Amino acid sequence: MIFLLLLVISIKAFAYYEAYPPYMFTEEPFESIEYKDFSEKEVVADEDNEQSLFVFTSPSEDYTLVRNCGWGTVDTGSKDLKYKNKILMEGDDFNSTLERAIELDLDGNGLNDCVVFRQYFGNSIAVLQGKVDIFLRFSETEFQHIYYEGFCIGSEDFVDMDKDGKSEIIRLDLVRGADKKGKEHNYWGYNIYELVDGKMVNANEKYEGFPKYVWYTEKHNDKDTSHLTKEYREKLAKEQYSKIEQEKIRI
Ligand SMILES: [Ca+2]
Ligand SMILES: [Ca+2]
Repeated sequence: MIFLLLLVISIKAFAYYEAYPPYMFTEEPFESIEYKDFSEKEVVADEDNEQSLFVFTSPSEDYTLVRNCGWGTVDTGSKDLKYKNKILMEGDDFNSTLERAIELDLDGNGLNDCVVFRQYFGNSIAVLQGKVDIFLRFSETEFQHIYYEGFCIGSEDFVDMDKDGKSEIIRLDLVRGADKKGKEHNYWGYNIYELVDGKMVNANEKYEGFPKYVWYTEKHNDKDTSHLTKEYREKLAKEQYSKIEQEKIRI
């Protein structure tokens, strides 16, 4: 009996650490979220090319997707590349490293889109911070580039909440906010977004429970805080939304 009890406790503790920070949630309505399998596939390095480019395959030709993006990736050298120099993303970003790139149809338009995850360098809580670049594809040459930063980034942030075949995006930030007495604390802030006509728009009003702010206490906690007023939550959500960069690109 004692053994069984210990087993249950250890499973619970393990499950909690798997879910830290507090996503996936244990309280309603989040516990009932079904996580859609978007059939993502890893964007692989081009093995024929010694310079190991990340290649995004389209029906008619290959695009060079990411080149020299983030410290720790290969230096691709010359720009005279066999993929007709069609580059979606390139940069010398010494604050991050390329984690992975996936392709999947996020907005359900039948064309695969691409998501690039990069990690910041740092220690302590900063190691959880990352950068996300989404390339929504409209045609062979037209993309919408969406960029945002967040914590604990990954493909599990793409969920189809309303089951319409289009992904919603849950974004986690660590935010500073003042409680009702004016005392400041840190909170894990969760906002939800939809993809509308190629744009990432805030959809907190449409989905119950968002925005969600969990007091960062360095203790086990996944409950929405009662510290913040509705107005203050909206203010924080607006601030986070304003940090998303979106632009149409043509290659
Ligand atoms: Ca798509
Ligand atoms: Ca949806």
